[in-house]
Amino acid sequence: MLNKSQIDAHNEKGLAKHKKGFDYVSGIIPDAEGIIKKLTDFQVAIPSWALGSGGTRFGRFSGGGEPSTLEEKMEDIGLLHQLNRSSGAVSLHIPWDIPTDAKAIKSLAADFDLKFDAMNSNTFQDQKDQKLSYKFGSMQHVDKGVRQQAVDHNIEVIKYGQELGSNSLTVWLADGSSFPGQLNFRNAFNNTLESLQSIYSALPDDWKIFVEYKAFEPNFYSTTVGDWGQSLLYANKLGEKAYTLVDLGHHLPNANIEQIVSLLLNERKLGGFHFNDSKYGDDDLTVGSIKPYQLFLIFKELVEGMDARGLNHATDLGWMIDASHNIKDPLEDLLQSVEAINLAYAQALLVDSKALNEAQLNNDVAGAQEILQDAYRTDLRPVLAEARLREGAALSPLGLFREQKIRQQLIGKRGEKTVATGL
Ligand code: AOS
Ligand code: ZN
Ligand code: ZN
Ligand code: ZN
Repeated sequence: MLNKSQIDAHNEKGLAKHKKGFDYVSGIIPDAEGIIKKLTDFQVAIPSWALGSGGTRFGRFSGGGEPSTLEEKMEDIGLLHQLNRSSGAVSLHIPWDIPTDAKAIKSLAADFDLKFDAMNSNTFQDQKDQKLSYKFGSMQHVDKGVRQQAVDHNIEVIKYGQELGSNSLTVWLADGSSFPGQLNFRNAFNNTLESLQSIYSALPDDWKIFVEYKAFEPNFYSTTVGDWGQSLLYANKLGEKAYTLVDLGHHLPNANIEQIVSLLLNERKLGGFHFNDSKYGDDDLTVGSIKPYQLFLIFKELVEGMDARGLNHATDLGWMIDASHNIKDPLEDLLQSVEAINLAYAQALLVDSKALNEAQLNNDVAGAQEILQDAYRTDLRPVLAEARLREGAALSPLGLFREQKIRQQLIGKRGEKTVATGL
């Protein structure tokens, strides 16, 4: 953990330059204070499975100093939160993160000022001592016994989540088929629905269930929750505690994700996000590293749609990162991702929605584009930095991470050859 004087010293060094930038931008935008307030409330959950090197099927290159216990994962996220005061939540994956001592984990979370966002179940791998295999699916399986095992696991995940104070469950299914003829699509869908209904009936009243969709991988012919339409079907059939979860890497190429987001919000069925970026598929790259304009357009729909519905930006949706790191330091990558999310959010808040509405009513196409690009091309990084400064975080989270040689410290503490549990 960092101490306050280290953060202060870092901020002192950058203060003069920061002030110039902030004075300038706050002078040219209408409501810097309003954006700062919203940024301060907005927290992004860090996935417990993204704190180590993920690797690909071709290899895995550990950077060292990776967390090997849930406690160490919480420490890493606590550190990120200290650096940016924007990652005050964690999303856990069971059985990778079984809280053997839930009380201790809860108090650790309180020490680091972290909340528990959605819990994740895992029926895409076979665990040691598991009775039946998920090789041919879990909730869709032709064998009722396998389906029941998957249901029981999800109910167990809810119980762990209740002990920790989480109030949502994300279900991502690898279920599908790899070859034509392998599956009866209708039976697979109906079995999955029945399994989800059993889980839904065990869901506490104040919980939400998020149904995540994914177009392909690990199955490459069909996926049983393959797109937002299928997820929305499940969510509608399940009931009002069920929602669709959008992972930015789970669409077919060139999908208009911002339109999907807008319609899901309109149906009151958007539950949350897995943020990442991609060029080809479920690449799980740093948020905003490939298509930052798309990210801005998504946030523009979120802000507009949530305001229209009277939703609270900070609390009414699950904001989570789902990333995987192959060559970067995972903690550096996560700092970059949170920064990219905050920047897109701030830019979306800057959009002159009244003028945009007018331009739309007048079919002023060029005018509408100008309004969006004007917000997107305004450099709001000093506003983000100001929000951090006021919260006692670092002007440059990544800069301070490097100045303090935190990775080297973690390697010193945990060792060079570490493997974080997860993907
Ligand atoms: C898998 O592609 C999904 O994005 C899931 O959210 C998954 O549970 C997570 O990536 C951890 O593997
Ligand atoms: Zn995901
Ligand atoms: Zn994914
Ligand atoms: Zn992904």
